[in-house]
Amino acid sequence: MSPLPKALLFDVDGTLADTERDGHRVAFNRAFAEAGLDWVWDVPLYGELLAVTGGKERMRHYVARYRPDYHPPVDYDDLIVRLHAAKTRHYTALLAESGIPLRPGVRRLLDEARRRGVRLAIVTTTTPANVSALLRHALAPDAEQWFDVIAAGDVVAAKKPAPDIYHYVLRRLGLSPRQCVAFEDSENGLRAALAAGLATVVTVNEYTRTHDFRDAALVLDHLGEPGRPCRVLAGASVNGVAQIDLVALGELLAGR
Ligand code: XBP
Ligand code: MG
Repeated sequence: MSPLPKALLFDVDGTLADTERDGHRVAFNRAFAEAGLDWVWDVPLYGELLAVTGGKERMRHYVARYRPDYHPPVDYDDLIVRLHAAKTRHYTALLAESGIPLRPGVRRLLDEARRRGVRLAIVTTTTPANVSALLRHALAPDAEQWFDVIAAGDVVAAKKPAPDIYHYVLRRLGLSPRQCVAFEDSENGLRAALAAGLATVVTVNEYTRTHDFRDAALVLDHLGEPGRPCRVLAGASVNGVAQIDLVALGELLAGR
């Protein structure tokens, strides 16, 4: 049997849970309405805006690209920071009220990793408070402690697709990329992980299924659960496994 990976590195939005359409998007719209702005991000538009990672960066991109009619105030930088803080407040409240479930197989794989001493890390563009809220509400009250490193938001200056946040996490873990597997759902995330030298498993979702995932180690519809097998969309043969487990991930690393 191939050695197991030493650590699993998880993206958050779209990978642990489908948080974008009914979470982040809704929270942005609530923050805009509260500030008296006529900015409304519908489902298709939000899909386009996801090309830019990071909420503050995404708002600036929207104004620059889609709102030539909007004249930014002199304190535009402060406005963006205030809107982003309000959006975080709405997003975390939304998770506490209605919750967003984890994607299939996520809890199973995290449980297996913890049982077998494989380390866990979070590698995300989103704000730390959003990660805490998701882990607490969707996973377990103490779930933040399951992760050796939680790297989020502005911890690095250049967000995905830059590899900086992956370099940061690998340094903190003291591991080489060849010992770890990354999990992502988007092209920007995949590019970041690949540029850091990581074998990457992509689980696609509604917003990302048409992205370019050609260099992923494996592309799946989801990680698979008992009674709900995963479908391999592209990449390494994992010999008909119905659920991605640590043995399959070890083989994936050995086959690189
Ligand atoms: C997803 C993102 C994030 C969220 C918004 O990042 O692009 O920007 O949509 O987060 P990942 P903030 O998939 O890497 O988790 O508003 O908190 O920036
Ligand atoms: Mg993502």
